[in-house]
Amino acid sequence: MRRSTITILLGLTLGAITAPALAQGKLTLYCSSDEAWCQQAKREFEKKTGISVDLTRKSSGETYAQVKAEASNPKGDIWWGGTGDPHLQAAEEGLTDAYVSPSRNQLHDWANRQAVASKVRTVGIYSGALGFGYNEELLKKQNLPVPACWKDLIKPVYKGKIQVANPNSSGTSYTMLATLVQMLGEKEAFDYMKALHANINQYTKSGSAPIKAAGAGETVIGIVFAHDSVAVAEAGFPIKTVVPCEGTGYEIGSMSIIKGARNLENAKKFYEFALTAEFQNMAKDVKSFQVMSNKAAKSSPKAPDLAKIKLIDYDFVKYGSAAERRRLLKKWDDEIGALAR
Ligand code: S7P
Repeated sequence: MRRSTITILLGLTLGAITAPALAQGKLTLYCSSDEAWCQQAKREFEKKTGISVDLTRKSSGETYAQVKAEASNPKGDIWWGGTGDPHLQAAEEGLTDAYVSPSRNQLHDWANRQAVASKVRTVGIYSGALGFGYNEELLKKQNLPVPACWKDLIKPVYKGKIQVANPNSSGTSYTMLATLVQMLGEKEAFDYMKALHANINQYTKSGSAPIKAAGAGETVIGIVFAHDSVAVAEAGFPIKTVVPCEGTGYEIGSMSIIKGARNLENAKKFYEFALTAEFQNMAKDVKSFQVMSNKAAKSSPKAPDLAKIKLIDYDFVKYGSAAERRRLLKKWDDEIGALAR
């Protein structure tokens, strides 16, 4: 046999061996946490397993919409992070797969309750309270009073000074919408959001964008999760974090395996990796200051202490249900999003 023929045959044989081996070594990760945390998850999982991760970062509502749009030809394997409500909606709509983790006994009850509510199609990975943050320097320069309560944010003095995300794309903003409905009742909550609208300078796509904008001096106040506000302060910006005086809602950040995952075994490996205290303890290194779901994981001293915050009894089952989430988002589009600017 000539040398060139041997080389071709060898190449074909190796190709046949390496193609499936490579296919086993991949994971397509849809991530709805903060970008730096998504990158850390990719990096650390690749380091630990040698599995190569293809990462897409999008907000919670956007990722839900992508998983739904791809349902007949799924491209993602696992959806990690983002608020729990759209994960619950995806579970109800059969877009994600049931999986019972052998690590479930290591998790806080609130994380397992998310699993129970979804017939084990999602699980809690972290938790954090909703609040807001303000740029202390801008506030002083503009002679504005310090906001402390939800009711302060609708005062005319803050006209054009506040940013919040659009609840369709953002899980943070949907958490605000559902929180206000639970705290005030639906009619009053929508009246409140109409009044708030007068003070909003922009509805962003991403939930944490408003506090990043406040840090950069582009808005005075951003309505965000308290831990996202702490993260911007920790990055050196003049941001103060507020937990509203009336009390507030919270999220259970979640994780789900996508139905029809092409790399199912690797999705399960990632799932287990993401539930370890070892990985969850690294979150603070990228300024993610949520409370972690593994009981052995240590919260950063900088993380807002949920035990000291007046949290509402957030009804995740109701506000994560497909019908309720769809209905409230449509109502927000019709009554708030449609208002003239
Ligand atoms: O990691 C920070 C964080 O606030 O991002 C998630 C958030 O839902 C993603 O942004 P959107 O609001 O744009 O969906 C939260 O789950 C998480 O705490």
